[in-house]
Amino acid sequence: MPSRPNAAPATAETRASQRLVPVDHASVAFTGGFWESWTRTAREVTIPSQYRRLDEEGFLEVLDFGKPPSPLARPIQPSGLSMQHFFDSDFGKWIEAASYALKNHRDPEIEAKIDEIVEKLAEGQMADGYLNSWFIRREPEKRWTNLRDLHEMYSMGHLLEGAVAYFDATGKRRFLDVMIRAIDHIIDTFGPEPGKLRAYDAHEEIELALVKLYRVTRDPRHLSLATFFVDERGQRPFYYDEEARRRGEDPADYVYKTYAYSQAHKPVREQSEVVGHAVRAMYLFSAMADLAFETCDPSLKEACDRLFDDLVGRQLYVTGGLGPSASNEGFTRPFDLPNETAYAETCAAVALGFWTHRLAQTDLDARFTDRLETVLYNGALSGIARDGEHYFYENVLESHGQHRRWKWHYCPCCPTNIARLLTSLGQYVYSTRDDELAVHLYAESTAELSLGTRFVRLRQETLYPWDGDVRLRLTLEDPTSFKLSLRIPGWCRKAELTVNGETIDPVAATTKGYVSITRTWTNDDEIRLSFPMPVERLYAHPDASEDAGRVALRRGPVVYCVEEVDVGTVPQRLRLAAGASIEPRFDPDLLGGAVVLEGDALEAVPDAWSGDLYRTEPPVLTPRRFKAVPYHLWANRDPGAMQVWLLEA
Ligand code: FUB
Ligand code: ZN
Repeated sequence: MPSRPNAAPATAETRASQRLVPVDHASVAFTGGFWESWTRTAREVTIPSQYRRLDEEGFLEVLDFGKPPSPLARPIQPSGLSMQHFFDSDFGKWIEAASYALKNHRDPEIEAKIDEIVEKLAEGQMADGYLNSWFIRREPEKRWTNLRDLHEMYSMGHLLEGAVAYFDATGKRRFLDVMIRAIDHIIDTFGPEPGKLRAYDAHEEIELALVKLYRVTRDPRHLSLATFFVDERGQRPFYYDEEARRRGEDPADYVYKTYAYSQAHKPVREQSEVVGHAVRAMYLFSAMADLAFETCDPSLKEACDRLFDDLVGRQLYVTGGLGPSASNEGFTRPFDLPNETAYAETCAAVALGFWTHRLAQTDLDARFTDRLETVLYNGALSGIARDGEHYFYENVLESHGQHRRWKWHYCPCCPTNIARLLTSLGQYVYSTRDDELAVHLYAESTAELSLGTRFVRLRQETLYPWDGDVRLRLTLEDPTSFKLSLRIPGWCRKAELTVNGETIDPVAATTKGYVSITRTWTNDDEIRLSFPMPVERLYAHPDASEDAGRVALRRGPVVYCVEEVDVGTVPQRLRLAAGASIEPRFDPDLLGGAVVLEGDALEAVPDAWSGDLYRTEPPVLTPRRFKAVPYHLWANRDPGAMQVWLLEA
């Protein structure tokens, strides 16, 4: 297997012409339906409240470069890392999330807050461009001495993403210029050239941020640096061994024992199994997909494909959550998918969305966008409350009532991550290239898109995901020929499609889950799609033993759970009779309106056990009605037990 890029120019050109480009998030407006209220709440509640939290919790104090640092708000952990090492990442990510919202909704108050942060960063930046508040204020002599543990570039990467987004939203260059200087410093310090460090940060992030920067600057050095970091990862001798020795430490004392924790155990092109810290993995794989896109390097795409297959075939929760274990915030072994102790960090699910979306741009395949859709409606969305200002860090699939949403977290990486996903959601709906428009997601919305030099207006009318009927209408100034590629969701067994009333067989016209129609489209053309949404019972692979004898309920892309508040008993006592009917019903009063599922179940009642823990007779099963609600809505009402995987009688 190659361990270095080997893109051939001729092939690269062919591949380049096949790439799709996601639309600008601001060109899509959610005009009603499911996403309108979530995205409006993100803009109106989440963004301002997150700033307040950052301020109240002292995160912004780290920017008072002129003052001596305050006592540590977060202690140093055994790894040597304090959460405070990466406070920059939290306001960087907040700026990014806020900037997406600003693009269509300029807000002088929010901009003033961002400008103030930017000015402080600019004042604190060192003469050589270095920019990281922890090291500048607390340990300047230690900068770049511990890339294995201390998140130096992770923090800079998030600042960089924030700078790119703020420039895009407002046209203000100040932050971007500050970060370009910081990147110039990194280019001077790291790289394959003699005298530079052949190193890379253990927490990936800067790689994908550099690709975003490159897309603004078109400076080849920015792409080369991202490529260098990705290619260098896992090369031998391990940089982290040498670095530890330089610090006078024994590399064997590394807290996490293996560099697989950071996906640095072998070169990325040799990796086939998703290992280690889940967020890190998803950020790395997103960067690999970005580089595959930019450089048309097939070996990176092939590695992504193998890793994707491993993830979805053996390591992904039914909700799209990932990384079962708290001890490494990540992966353990295939099929290890515990429900009540699931770590399934919100950041990881959000980042799976980033990765799968990127993969679909070079390879239009619904197996990627199906997973994007899964995290959007389930494992990522569960990370934020319906009020837009309470959160989950861990997205368990079962609870006995001990899990509550919190206002802020000790390590608040997740709130700003779900915020940036929601405020930029429009970009995930469509992709285009000169002669093709791909529809990945269905959502009540309007969009103004360009196909090369041609302009297309598109309206989607739908109650999706509560109903599978979608009406798409085109507004075109002149008849325009292009290929329209429509995703047929992987969960859909029998889609129906008409164009201006004429039936098209979606099966015959479908490649990799997208049905394509090439024709000269005219103004007011109408496409109707129908995706029947029966309630489905899902069974887990036999090796996913935690789910043995259980079913999960899904309707369309939405995974359901049972909450104690709805059934008046702990859902762990319920059994669903095999084959018993389960009916959907739209409940307008449930947290803004949602389809709930209802049916007959059996309850194993604990009375008549006379205080015994065990007995020779099985429990008595009593009929009772049950109700299931969308998993993403759980823990928004009275606290109580919850279960996704229900016992089947
Ligand atoms: O370490 C930085 C971020 O905080 C990680 O991505 C999360 O898993 C949390 O540990
Ligand atoms: Zn997180």
